[in-house]
Amino acid sequence: MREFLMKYMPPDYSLHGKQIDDLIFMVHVLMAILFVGWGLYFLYVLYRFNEKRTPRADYIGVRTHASSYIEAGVAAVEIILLVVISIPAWYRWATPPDKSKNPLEIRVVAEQFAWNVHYPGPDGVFGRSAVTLVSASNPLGLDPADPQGKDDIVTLNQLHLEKDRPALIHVSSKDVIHSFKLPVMRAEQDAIPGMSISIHFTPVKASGPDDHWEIACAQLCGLGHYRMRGQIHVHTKADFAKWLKENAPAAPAAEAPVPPANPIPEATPAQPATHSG
Ligand SMILES: [Cu+2]
Repeated sequence: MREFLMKYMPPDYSLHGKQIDDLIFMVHVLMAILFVGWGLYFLYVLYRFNEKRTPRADYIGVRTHASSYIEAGVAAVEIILLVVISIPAWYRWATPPDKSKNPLEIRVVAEQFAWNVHYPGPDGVFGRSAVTLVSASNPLGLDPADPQGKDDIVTLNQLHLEKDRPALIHVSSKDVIHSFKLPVMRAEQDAIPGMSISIHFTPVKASGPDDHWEIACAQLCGLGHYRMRGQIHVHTKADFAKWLKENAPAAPAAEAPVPPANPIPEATPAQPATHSG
């Protein structure tokens, strides 16, 4: 049964995804039981109390407590779902990964109709940003005077993650409410202007060159909502370090960039750090 349902679900490449899927599955099973049960009861009542069988209304009604017991049973199952499954799941969801696990911290700032992704760079500190500095060429409003922002990496619609390393993503928005949705990571968070909300998950599978793992906007946010999509790339540890190096902002003019020993063939262009989407 579960295998059958999973044929219709997006693949799950996150550490916690199975728990989410199990909860969705259990809730659906409970609702299916209630649907069939109440449906059968409805048919029974139509037959049992039709006008031919009971021409006159009975003013006393049922004399058994069966329905109360069934209601209590349903309530008990719902309490179990809430207290045993949902609240612990919420606690795990709301508790950020421990610093000892070296989480990869990323800022994601939504706008109509794109995802701006901000990496703190090798120093691990996000450069200062300000709304007043936001422009077409500086979508995150990074302060060029802040030394901690010099090594920061900014991408558009491309989220690069590391396999088996917890990702801690601070989600925000510049204009309207969007929703940052990563179906294959079983993660979703509304992006709300003026708020930075953190989510975390751990990717467990590296993406291949032919994989298209979507970042979707799950809130109708305007006319271009349909094209507000990005892509998730999960790298192995070595590949991620390579990606960070390749996408590091150009060094100051004094250090001329060294041409690569093996030029990358035309067929597989390197992922640009920024591009218009
Ligand atoms: Cu949106």
